[in-house]
Amino acid sequence: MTDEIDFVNGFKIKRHDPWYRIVIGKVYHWIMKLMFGFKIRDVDCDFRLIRRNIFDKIDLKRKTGIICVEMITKFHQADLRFVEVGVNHYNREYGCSQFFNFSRLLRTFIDLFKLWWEIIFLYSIKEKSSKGINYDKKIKVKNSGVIRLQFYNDFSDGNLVIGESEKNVPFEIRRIYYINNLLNSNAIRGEHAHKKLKQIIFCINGSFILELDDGTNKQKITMDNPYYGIKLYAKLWHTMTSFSKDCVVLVLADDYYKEDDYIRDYDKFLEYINKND
Ligand code: T46
Repeated sequence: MTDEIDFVNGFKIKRHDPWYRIVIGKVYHWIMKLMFGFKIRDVDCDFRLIRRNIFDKIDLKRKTGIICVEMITKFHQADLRFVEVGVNHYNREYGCSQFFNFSRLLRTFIDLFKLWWEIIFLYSIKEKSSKGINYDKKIKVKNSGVIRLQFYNDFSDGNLVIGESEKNVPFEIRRIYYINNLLNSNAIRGEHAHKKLKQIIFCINGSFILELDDGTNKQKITMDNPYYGIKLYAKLWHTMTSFSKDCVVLVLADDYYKEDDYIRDYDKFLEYINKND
């Protein structure tokens, strides 16, 4: 387990079970992959190594065997990083499985459907209610880009969203500031570029339009998804408009406030980038 990894998940190299269990197992995994979109090979392999602190942030509600499905889905939704290791699987020497009877299988599938409804269907509705651009779509202007924050979805108990210096935030954060109380819907903010400053801008509530201009390309982005930030690196003219009343803009910056880093005149900006490109 290295620092870059949050959990290790095993997968059975070869299952030593009667053929019908192998077939049921394969069908089950195929359905699970389809329903829950797993990226791991073997959701039910009980060989796992998981960092303890993950469970301070991820809450598991299930008490039956489908807790594995709930756990791996929530790990994926939180963008946790994982590796997989192959493990040997041996014949059962004693006893027999309590699981393989019709009523248990039926109950499991009903529970799985309820789980899918709660953590996939309702979750995707929440995500899709974001009206803006697909943030993964390529940013066309220079000196920008998208970052995605890690978040833990606790459903009705709220979301916990995390940015860390030099990790998902690609610089050391020296300053944060936020803009709220945007009661004037005609407010225009920004209209400047920076000479050196690196920043990431988020809309953590409500929405606004971010206009980017690198001197050649221009791009408008509807900011309405709190899990994505847009890089505002040096030499990028940026303007913010169309704020919703409940909008809260959060900015992370790699340096302290220095007025002489601002270029507040558009012609001077063009002159500056021509000289410094
Ligand atoms: C940016 C966009 C996204 C300070 O004294 N310290 C600070 O850290 C900041 C950010 C501002 N100020 C002062 C400077 C001005 O007298 O606060 C006043 C308002 O700043 P400004 O008109 O630059 O605000 P915005 O919203 O147009 O721009 C701000 C940031 O200043 C800027 O760096 O990229 O948000």
